[in-house]
Amino acid sequence: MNTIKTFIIVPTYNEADNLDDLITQILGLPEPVGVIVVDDNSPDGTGDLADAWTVKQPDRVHVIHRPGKMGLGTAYIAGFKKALHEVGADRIMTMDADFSHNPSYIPAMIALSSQKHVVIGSRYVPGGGSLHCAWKRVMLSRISNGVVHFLLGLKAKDATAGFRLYRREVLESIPLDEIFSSGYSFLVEMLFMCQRRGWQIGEVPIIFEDRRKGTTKISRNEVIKGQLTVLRLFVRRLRGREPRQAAMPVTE
Ligand SMILES: Nc1nc2c(ncn2[C@@H]2O[C@H](COP(=O)(O)OP(=O)(O)O)[C@@H](O)[C@H]2O)c(=O)[nH]1
Ligand SMILES: [Mg+2]
Repeated sequence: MNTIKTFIIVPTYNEADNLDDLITQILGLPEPVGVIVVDDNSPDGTGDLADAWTVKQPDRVHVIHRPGKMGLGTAYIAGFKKALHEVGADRIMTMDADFSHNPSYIPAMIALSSQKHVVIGSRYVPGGGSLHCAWKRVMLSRISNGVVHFLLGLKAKDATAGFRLYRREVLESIPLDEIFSSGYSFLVEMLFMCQRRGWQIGEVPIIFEDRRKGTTKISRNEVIKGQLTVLRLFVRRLRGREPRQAAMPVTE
């Protein structure tokens, strides 16, 4: 078991241009945090870079290697399981490797987690925003957020953000093996389950920047799968399949 209590899961697929800088910045934060990289056998050698960190910083950097590109959602789940059962983390964060999520927001997110069970690094609360993003991307994000607010009743302003913190008890309450989304729509499914279970959700404003290096992995296929996920969850909501619990108090 570890003395570091916050671990950040970073899924990677071809992020060799970003990974070393990102881990350097994360480990340089004033907070003691660790990193769990989940690499899907990136052809550009990201997995080898991650391995080198585990030699230099064995307590703070861990790597999960998967044999091929299996999607963002399943990468998060693999990371959650390691954080919960092998590393003993009590705050588990997720972020992208491409600097869209600036590590400098991590301390504020950890600070809010003493009052909230789930903390979102949010573009859509006062003080948040998007920088250098193509209008198509901004539109996609806005529309997806509007749809999930309406159909799923999600209350968070930024329900599709991948920059998040979950307290341990939140992840323990969710049947991770029953999550059906394997890709990006995992984020919506996960938030839906958190909200339905009564966990309190807070948001910290962030400026989301378009990726610095490399290319996006989001495909048209992911967008279609995302729409199906929302419909599936909507049906579950209508049928009352997802238990709805009263707000839970936050305990230290
Ligand atoms: N392990 C793993 N990581 C992935 C996969 N797809 C995307 N990622 C990573 O997830 C993060 C978000 O992907 P990105 O391409 O930045 O998505 P976008 O910001 O929505 O365009 C990045 O760190 C990617 O490297 C995948 O299938 N497996
Ligand atoms: Mg990105």
